[in-house]
Amino acid sequence: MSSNSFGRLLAVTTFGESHGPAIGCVIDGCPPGLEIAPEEFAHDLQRRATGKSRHTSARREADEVEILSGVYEGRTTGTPIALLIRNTDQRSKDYGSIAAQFRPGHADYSYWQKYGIRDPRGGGRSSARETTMRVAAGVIAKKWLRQRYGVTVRGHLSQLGEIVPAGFDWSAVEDNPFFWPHAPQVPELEAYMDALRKSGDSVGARVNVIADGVPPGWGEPIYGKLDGEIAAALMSINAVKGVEIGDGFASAAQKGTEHRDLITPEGFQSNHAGGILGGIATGQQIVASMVLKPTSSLRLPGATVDVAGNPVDVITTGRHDPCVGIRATPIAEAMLALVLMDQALRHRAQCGDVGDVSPRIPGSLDG
Ligand code: EPS
Repeated sequence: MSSNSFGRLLAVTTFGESHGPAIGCVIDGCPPGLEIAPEEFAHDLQRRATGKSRHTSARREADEVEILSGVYEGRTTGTPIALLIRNTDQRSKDYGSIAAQFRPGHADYSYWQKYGIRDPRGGGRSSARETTMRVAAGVIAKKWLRQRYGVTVRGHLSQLGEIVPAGFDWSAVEDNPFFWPHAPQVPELEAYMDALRKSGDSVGARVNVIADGVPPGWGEPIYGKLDGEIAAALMSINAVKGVEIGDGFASAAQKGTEHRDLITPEGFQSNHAGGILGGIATGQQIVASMVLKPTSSLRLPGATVDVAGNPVDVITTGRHDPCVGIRATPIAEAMLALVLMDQALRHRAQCGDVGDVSPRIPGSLDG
């Protein structure tokens, strides 16, 4: 197993390297009849893309999707959907001087140890470029979930270095390059990132991702837990080092009386569980978050070795993101949507005849 595929009834395979001729994906298992056009991918792909603000990599890719199969006269046919994006702005000479060195904190060394060979141009498969096709596949999942079940998936940045939101407003999120939910803090974030970029260093970040309208029942015990698969999906994103569901690690300090979400006929009174109990959706908001490490490609010298084992100081030049988390919100949304669509299909397959079970508790006190 080479593990470039995930999902069971909705299975997604991505392929391609950052500096290769193209990247792509195959989405197998999408139900027939979903209307989809190449233009529909643009919105989310542009939300994720580089070169949109001075705070991300300056590489400029058109990220235009070609639909190669699985769609006829604008509708999915039920056969594998193959999507392709051609790489057009590779600058592989940026990697010439470090082709034989291992960047500390990067996958260079572990890929080398596993395969004995690696594509050093732009990090190959370990590049953030790989996430492009996840977002493209996620467009299909988001659309199907919304049309078929009224489920929506959205996310926002919830920490940048030490900075956390001082307020929350969904309507602010799409109006700044950080996906930040509190507009008055955006100048502070801009100044922080400008100073960081000047210093040559990088920083980590946290992204929250939330699904509304998920019906109770999606998810599977024991090994197919909804939270387990969300965690695996988010953790599979390059640079992710931590995932939480609901209160996550804060649960360690909580008492049972605090953590349990009390149930009334009018609704759940809280959502510490993040909308999942026993691996199965409760009908509340699904709440997850992920932490991305600071980018390891730095122009500040760091100790490492070369492929011959000699100690060297590595310096990475080129067009790197000082905080790759800044543009990770659409990626988290895509992964959550893909897991939910797969689980929805699996729920329908096994339990489609069960129907609505009473009592059905509203997801929150305001419904
Ligand atoms: C990346 C390094 C930069 C980024 C890239 C991720 O690429 P390059 O080596 O070509 O300058 O631009 O991100 C993308 C191209 C993208 O589409 O996300 C890295 O090292 O991860």
